[in-house]
Amino acid sequence: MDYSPLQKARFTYKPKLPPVLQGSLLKLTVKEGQKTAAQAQGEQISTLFPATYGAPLIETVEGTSEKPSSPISIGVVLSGGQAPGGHNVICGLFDAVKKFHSESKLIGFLGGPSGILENKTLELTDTIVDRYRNTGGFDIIGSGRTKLENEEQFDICADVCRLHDISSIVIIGGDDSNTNAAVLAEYFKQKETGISVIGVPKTIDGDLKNKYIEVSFGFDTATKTYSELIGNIERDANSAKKYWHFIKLMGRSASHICLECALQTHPNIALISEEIEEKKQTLNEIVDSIVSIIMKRSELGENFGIVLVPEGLIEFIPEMKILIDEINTLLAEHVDHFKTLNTFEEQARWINKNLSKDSSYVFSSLPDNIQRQLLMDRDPHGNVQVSRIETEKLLIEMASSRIAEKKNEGRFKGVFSPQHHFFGYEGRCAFPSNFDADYCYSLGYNAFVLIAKGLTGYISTIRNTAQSTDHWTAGGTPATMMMNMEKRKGKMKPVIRKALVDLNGKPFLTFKEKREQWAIKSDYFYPGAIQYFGPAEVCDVPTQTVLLESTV
Ligand code: FBP
Repeated sequence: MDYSPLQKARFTYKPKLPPVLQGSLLKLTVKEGQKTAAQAQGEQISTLFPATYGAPLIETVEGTSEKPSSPISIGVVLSGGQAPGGHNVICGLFDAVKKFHSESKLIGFLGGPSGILENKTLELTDTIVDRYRNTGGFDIIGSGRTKLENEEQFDICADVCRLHDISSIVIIGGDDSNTNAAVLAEYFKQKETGISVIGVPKTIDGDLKNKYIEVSFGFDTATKTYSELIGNIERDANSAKKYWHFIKLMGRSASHICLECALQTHPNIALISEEIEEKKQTLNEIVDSIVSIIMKRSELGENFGIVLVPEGLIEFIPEMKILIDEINTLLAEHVDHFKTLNTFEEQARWINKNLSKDSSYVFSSLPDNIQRQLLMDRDPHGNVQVSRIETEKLLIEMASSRIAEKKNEGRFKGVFSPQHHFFGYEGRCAFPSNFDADYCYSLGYNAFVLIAKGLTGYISTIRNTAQSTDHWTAGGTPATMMMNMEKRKGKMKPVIRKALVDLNGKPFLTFKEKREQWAIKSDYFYPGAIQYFGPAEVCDVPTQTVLLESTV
């Protein structure tokens, strides 16, 4: 295999660990902090997690040196969408495992959680791991979206672990995967299997966070990658002065990516789904607000601009949310009948007939392509796959017809020439920024410390990330403290609560204060490409979201 010069240079990068993790591994111990409680419905959650609920917060600290014990075997699995830095979590874990005892083993489960169920494994060695240090992607062992959620699966997991003599599993995943990791940890503890489970917070979406978990890994690199591209488009728009660019940005539900990219690039418009939901804005109102900015800029002779659209928008617009919920339910309840409908026309007719009056009206008013996308295959949770809905094109279509009306009425004299883009997959496997390389390596290394100290049901945690790594600390957050009860597939389930954009938080308030100025002026900000080598103020700065949240 041949490697690019940058990749070769990155292989030699030594990720920075928090001071506490830099010394002898045998000296590390954990200090218990306050006992924890769930975010809401604590009583129900404590009944569902009798063995692991209420565990204390944990801080990794230096203690007295212990004798090296016998070798251990640990399993690791990557779960869900790719996020930059996943390989470094594995590298950090691997280095700690080997440092602890050279005969200890790290066994990767291939292709995500299904690798555990199907007993597909790969023992990781120096030769393998060294080819993936500081690289993007999850290809070292692959990932998948199979959910581990029932007892039959948990028993298979235990059997497969016993087969390989694995005493701990590290699950690297988002909110759903970490929820499942917590359920598995509880089951293993109740059944006294002796197998522990530790989670690692992953997702470019940035929605797996709380007071203790400051950021999920991958968010830093992904938002910097998109911001570079947005900045480049802004400069192109400002040079040619002829296009309005509508850019949809990934993020299944929350708008953290869109907000962070707005803070990094100062676009004319950035829609924040959480605000739209709070204001109960309709699709027409959103389009009106976009058109009004297009008209104002046009009056100043600026027939160009940048609109950022969060991927999850459609599900936050109240009338669309109701429509999508109704379609999800219809498709789930009539799955066999729906399969017999061969053409889109037949499907649309059947859906329209079965929707409520209001939703049928909303559905019929949508362009054909959007109707088709709303009826496409569901994800494993039975939800519509928002990344496949072309919201940016929907907004362009609606804005274009609104502007055509204004033109006919003589109220718009400019030109509206739109372009559309979707940035998602472009950022998920980028070379991890120094931040993600350091953060992920530390998360993986620290996950081993939690395992070595016999903990289970915890998420590896690195804190003080707004500051340089010299100030980072390490510890563990009990997964149950991040939970509340939510409806899943018609039943109330304990799940880790997704962190949406906080409309009273510093990142949103900073954006809100600036957005009117950014709307009219071409006040663009060009972050440029991620830099890996050079001064710390260029290479090691965290996201605006992390910096602003740390000042609260
Ligand atoms: P995770 O929550 O698993 O990290 O995945 C996030 C994400 O990248 C979303 O932003 C996006 O909507 C989704 O995955 C796309 O999924 P897929 O890779 O299956 O197309």
